[in-house]
Amino acid sequence: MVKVTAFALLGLALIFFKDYRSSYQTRLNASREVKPVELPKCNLVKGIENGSEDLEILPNGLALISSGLKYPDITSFEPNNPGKILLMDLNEEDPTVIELKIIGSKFNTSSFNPHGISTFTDKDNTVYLLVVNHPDVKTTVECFKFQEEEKSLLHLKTIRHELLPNLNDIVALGPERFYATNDHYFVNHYLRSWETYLGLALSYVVYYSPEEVKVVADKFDFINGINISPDGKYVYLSESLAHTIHVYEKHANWTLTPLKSVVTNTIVDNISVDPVTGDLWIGCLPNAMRIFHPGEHPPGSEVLQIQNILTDELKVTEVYAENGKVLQGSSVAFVYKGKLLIGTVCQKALYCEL
Ligand SMILES: *[C@@H]1O[C@H](CO)[C@@H](O)[C@H](O)[C@H]1NC(C)=O
Ligand SMILES: *[C@@H]1O[C@H](CO)[C@@H](O)[C@H](O)[C@H]1NC(C)=O
Ligand SMILES: *[C@@H]1O[C@H](CO)[C@@H](O)[C@H](O)[C@H]1NC(C)=O
Ligand SMILES: *[C@@H]1O[C@H](CO)[C@@H](O)[C@H](O)[C@H]1NC(C)=O
Ligand SMILES: CC(=O)N[C@H]1CO[C@H](CO)[C@@H](O)[C@@H]1O
Repeated sequence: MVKVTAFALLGLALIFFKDYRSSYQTRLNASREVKPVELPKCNLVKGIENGSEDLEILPNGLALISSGLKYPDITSFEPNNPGKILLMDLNEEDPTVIELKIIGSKFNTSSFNPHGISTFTDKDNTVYLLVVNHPDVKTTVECFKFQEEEKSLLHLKTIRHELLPNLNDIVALGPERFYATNDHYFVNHYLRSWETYLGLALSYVVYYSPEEVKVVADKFDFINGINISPDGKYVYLSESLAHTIHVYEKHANWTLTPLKSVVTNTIVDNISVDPVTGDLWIGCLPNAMRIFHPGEHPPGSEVLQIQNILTDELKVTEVYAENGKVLQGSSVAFVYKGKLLIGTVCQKALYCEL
């Protein structure tokens, strides 16, 4: 009798997990092959081999790139070296990268593990760089001042808060003010895995300022990229495992209310916003499962452009797609003067003409 019940339970458990497994694979869109979509002239960026996870291009054509992310379960090509912030001048004919020096006695560069980054330029043209950092698998936000002449980052402050346990991406609203995404609710490695596997949709968005910290949107299935419209009125979010881009209205009191959602057929990652047209450029992972085990089937790359997102004439275009032979696991794409810079979670970066 006891045996029968145990078998029945085991059977039920297997059915239960089979359903979850198939839903998990669909959410990770495990085996999707992309049909290549090529761009006329593409070059790999010299000096980037081990990640170009997030990037931002300043109006003067200087690109800041975070590199060397170590993230649970994702292969790092350079596991023993700390991460860094790279600088690339897109005004040059054949741009290369240099590593920005980090200055500040309180900052531990040996545990630097940069993830999402975002800049804020104040009215005196001082550029602040906010970086999501994961020293020793924890989360902090590091505030730096970008010193262009000296090619350095001056460390100003480390922010920690209980509502910022698992940050992924960030959008700066001031030198110490931001919205940021927590891609998981749980901090514990096993609970995190189950949270993703079962699709509990517990991830959320936080507003942070020295005066007030609050959750402004929640119940997402792996919330990831975040950015803001050029006029500062709308916030864009990518809910990776739901394959959805959300548009939220931002209010004077910093709360957000949902406006519309765009469902795609791929895993949407970082969002960049063209400062001139307001178009969204999204780095996507068509087969995210492979990011965990690259080997002979490397993860592919895909870039989507969304035009007129606020209107009924919204248009989604697949601008670039490739099966991982050139570029593995694109996570971000940014336009500058007719060119597109595509970054990846842990590998190279590609610079193309549009
Ligand atoms: C990438 O990592 C490998 C292995 O640690 C190292 O040999 C190589 O120099 C790194 N490449 C760059 C551009 O940092
Ligand atoms: C800096 O980080 C390294 C690597 O995590 C760690 O071993 C070291 O103790 C840290 N140093 C300080 C002063 O916290
Ligand atoms: C960029 O892509 C990585 C890879 O998934 C993601 O973890 C990170 O949050 C993204 N950063 C931004 C700024 O969206
Ligand atoms: C924030 O502003 C919005 C829009 O004006 C309003 O609907 C909402 O009640 C406000 N929330 C709080 C907490 O003040
Ligand atoms: C495994 C899986 O669900 N694959 C899907 C990924 O997305 C493409 C495009 O929508 C579908 O055709 C696949 O069936």
